[in-house]
Parts: sequence; structure tokens; C-alpha cells
Amino acid sequence: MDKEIEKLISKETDRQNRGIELIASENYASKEVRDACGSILTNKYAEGYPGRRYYGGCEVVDEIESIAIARANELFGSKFANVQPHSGSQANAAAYRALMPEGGKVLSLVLNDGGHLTHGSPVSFSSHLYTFVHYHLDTNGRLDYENIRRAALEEKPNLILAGYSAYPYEIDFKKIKEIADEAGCLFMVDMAHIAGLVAAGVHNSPVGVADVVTSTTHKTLRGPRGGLILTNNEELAKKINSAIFPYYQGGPLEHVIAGKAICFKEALSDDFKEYALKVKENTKACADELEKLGVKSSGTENHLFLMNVLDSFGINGKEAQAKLEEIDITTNKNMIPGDTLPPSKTSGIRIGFAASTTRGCSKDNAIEIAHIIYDYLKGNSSKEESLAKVHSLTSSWKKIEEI
Ligand code: DSN
Repeated sequence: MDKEIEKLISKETDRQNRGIELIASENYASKEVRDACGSILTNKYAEGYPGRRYYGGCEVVDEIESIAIARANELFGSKFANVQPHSGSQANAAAYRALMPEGGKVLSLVLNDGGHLTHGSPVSFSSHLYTFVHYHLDTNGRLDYENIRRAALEEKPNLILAGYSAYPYEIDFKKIKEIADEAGCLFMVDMAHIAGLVAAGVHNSPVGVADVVTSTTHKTLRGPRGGLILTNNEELAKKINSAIFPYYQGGPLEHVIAGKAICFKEALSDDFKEYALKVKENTKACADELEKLGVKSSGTENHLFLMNVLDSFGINGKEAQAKLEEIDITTNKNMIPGDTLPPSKTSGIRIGFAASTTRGCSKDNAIEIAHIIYDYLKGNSSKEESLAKVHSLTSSWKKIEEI
């Protein structure tokens, strides 16, 4: 009936198939996950939790949500999971509420160094309900644990927060936990970006180290768009459940929860472990090749890296993002540590390989992508030549409908 939206979905399908997706927070969910999200489960109201709902007819969604919870716990080795958050932001809001009183103090990474809006940005609810103080990265763009320790002892926060949106290196969660213990405060990790790497065991896990771990399910974890909260502490788990429902949310999205259950099962497979390893390999191959070409990049130990386009090509992040979009490569402008440009321009772009690896991008392809990016931003290659190379790669990969 609605040809207008049908046409637009088809146009977006074409865009996703045609292009190389390098936005580090994106991925392609499997057909099974997408089918669950588009299923009749969207029809059901189920406020409450399995066995404790405010509506009749919840026996089937109770089973689905219980399976999702059990699989999340199996995947991450946690004792309690809340699979209802509609997003990572909702998950963080609920975790804060469970962990401290309103006005409580949080020590988190400053947004410009790779933090997240909900980690205390002035334009987010977080800074209005809680008091945020920030730590910074060192001059090499790495976490300075001694600096976090000093800030924690000086500021005496209720909570230290780790887990970032644009941090290209492994995070030592145990070290931050030791600091939290020394400062007598709680420790929370937002592992949204690296959840898939953690699930696959190719990044150390914050579960069982931090008091609460939040995540999204759609980035490296490759599930439906949504949030997740994990803890081993029963008292905190109860507070988290009340903070999600009824405090922040009403009816859970059981169709998305079914998608999360499928995603957790997929992530428990050996194939997923292999996938996560390849994501890291591809990201490193591209970053290394760009460096060989003389580009200033952060290097990488996970699924993403930052490229300093201002120093490397004389254009800002906004311009680089727009130029790459001309050749069907999607990235996003990103602040780099010590950035002198505002967030609307930035000196860098963020590049990740979670999505393209799902489609079948190989290490050689990742190296070729480094050359395509370099040649186009340098002006060595025309738009037509670059587009032909991009389309030759993407037409050799899996179509997104077939994933
Ligand atoms: N917007 C996400 C990202 O791109 O990293 C974080 O929530």
C-alpha cells in the first residue's frame, strides 16, 4: 500500500549493497534477526518481566525473553541480564539510576577524547541528572591509568565509567577496577563498541570485573538495534530492572528481544569467533597500510582506528567524510585526541571494519580500501576510477539481504 516507503527501503538496500560501510558502530544483522524484528511479536504488550507482567497473553513472550536473558548470561558469563533497554542510552540511564543517587558524581572520559554523549556531555540528560568530572587521554591518545587514579582519589566519585565510542586500543578493565576499589567507588563499563569482540574472547571482558556492564546489541555484536545491561550483583540487578521498567521505559520491544536472543546464539558460535578475529585483522591491515602511505592514524588494537585527515590531507573530518561519501564509502567525522577543531568539523574520521567484514571483506580487500581512500583524498584518483574500484569490491561481497 505504501509505495513511498517501499521505494525508500529499496533505495536504502541498494545504498547498503553498493557502498563500503566503514562506520565503526554499524553492522549487518542476519536475516533471522531481521525477520524476528519484523515479526508479529511487535503486536504484544508485555510491561513487566517474565512471569511478572501487567498484561495477559504473555506466556510466549515470557519464554522468548527468558531465552534471551539466559543466552546473554551464557555468552558473557554474567549472572543477571536485562534485555529490555531500547538503546544504549536507555541502558546507561538505568545503570546510573541503579548505581547512585541523583546528583551522584561520575568520573568518565571526556567526549572529545572518545567518550559518549551519555557519559556526561552537556547536551545529554546525563550531565543534568549527575555530576560528571572527566579524565583525558595522554598525548599518544592512550588511557593514562595513573591519571585516572589521581582523579579518582581527588574527586572521590560515586562511579568510574569506562568503555568508549572512538578508542582504538584494548582497555585494561582490571586496572580501572583496582583504582575504583582504592577510591572506594563503583565501576561501570559501557562496552557497546567492543561487545562482539568481548563475546568472541578477542578483547578482555569487563563482566565480573565491573559492577555493571551496559552495551548495545547492534555494533560489533551484530544483532538488532537495542541495549543490554549485565551484572553479577543481585541487589543491583533488582535496581536495574526497576530503573528500566517502570522508571524509564514502558512496554518492552519483544520483537527486538527475540532478535537479541538470536544474535546471542549466533555470537556463541565458532563462526562468530572467527568473524571477530577477522574484524580485528582487517582493521589493522587497513590502518597499517594507510600508515605506510604516510597517513597519520591512531593504529588499532580493536575494530576501529582514527585517521588524522587534517594533517594527512589538509582537509577537516567533515570534508573527508563528504568526499568519501562521493565514492560510496561511508565513515564519520570524529574528534581526535587534542583536536583543535570543533565537533562540527573535527580533524579526524573514524574507520571500522565490523560491517564490511560481515559482508566478506578480506585482509587484501582491507588493504585495497586503504589505497582507495588514500588515492581519492590525495586527488591521485578520479571519482569515476574510485567508484569503479569500490563497486568491484562490494559486488564481490555478500548481498546484505543474504546475510
Ligand atoms: N552513536 C554511536 C557511535 O557511533 O559510536 C555510539 O552510540
